[in-house]
Amino acid sequence: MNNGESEAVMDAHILIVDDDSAIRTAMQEFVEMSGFTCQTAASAEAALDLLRDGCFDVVITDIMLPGMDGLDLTDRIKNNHNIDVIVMTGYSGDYSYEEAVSKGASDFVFKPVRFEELLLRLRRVLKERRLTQERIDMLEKLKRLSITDGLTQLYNSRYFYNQLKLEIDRTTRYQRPLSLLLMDIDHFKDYNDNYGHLEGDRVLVRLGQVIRSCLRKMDSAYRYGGEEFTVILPETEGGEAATVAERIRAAVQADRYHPKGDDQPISITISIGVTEYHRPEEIALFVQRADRAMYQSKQAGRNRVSC
Ligand code: GH3
Ligand code: MG
Ligand code: MG
Ligand code: MG
Repeated sequence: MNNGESEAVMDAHILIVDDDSAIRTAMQEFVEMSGFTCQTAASAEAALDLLRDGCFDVVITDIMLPGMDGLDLTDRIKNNHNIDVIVMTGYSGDYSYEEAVSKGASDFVFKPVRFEELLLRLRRVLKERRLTQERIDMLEKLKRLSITDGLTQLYNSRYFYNQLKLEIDRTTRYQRPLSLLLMDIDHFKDYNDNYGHLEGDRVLVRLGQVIRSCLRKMDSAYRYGGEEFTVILPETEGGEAATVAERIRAAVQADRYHPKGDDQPISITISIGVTEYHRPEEIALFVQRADRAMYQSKQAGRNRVSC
């Protein structure tokens, strides 16, 4: 085991459940001597109370318990917690461990428990637990990457269509308003030509932050294309969306840039198109109307909002 691995395993919190106090004490001593944090409970009910308040990784439970038995306890734990269960079963002719495993127990040991064997099984369960968590973390990271624009850290255009479709479904089902903003930087080619592409990229990053700072929690911003951005505004009518758009337009214009190669602070402007969703319009048409509104802003002189 490397250090990271042993640390993750040794950090574990174990709960031992057995109605026999001599067994509880002996097991707790052994588990603690092996380097784990350990608590005990004399019944399934007492174990559930501890699980409600505490933070455990593995429960090692006897099957035969007064009141609720170890099988039902396993069932309850697997339905309500992300905790592994190892069951202890009376003798090798007792096959109740099979039921425990079918209820989600990760492993079992026969009584009388051979401590060295229990330790091996406990370590294996903890190692699998860590690997599973790592897999979940990795999948979440991949998902985040797949929906995020690498430059601006806004959502990307793939996720835009995904979310817009969901919002259209929702708005159709519940008859709620839904609006969309589409924005494009004015004369951005000139900015790139004057200060270079890297300075242009810095504008895109900053712009993403400014747009986000103007939105409510339920709104979402996307980098739709190179220098084009979209915002989905759920529960928002066109007039209200135009107010949000105007707030963004003004905030962008008020912001100052200091590109290398120019002593003067520079401001940029954006043109915005606003549309409210018309049921039961196709998603492509909805986006196209926002695009058209944005071009109206361009044609009318840029740095403005059109509906
Ligand atoms: P308009 O006001 O009509 O929108 O003028 P414009 O110059 O912004 O429009 P145009 O569509 O002609 O050019 C868009 C420019 O955006 C061209 C391209 O160099 C720049 N651009 C697109 N994506 C990126 C990017 O990722 N980084 C940088 N720095 N520039 C980009
Ligand atoms: Mg018992
Ligand atoms: Mg453009
Ligand atoms: Mg442009």
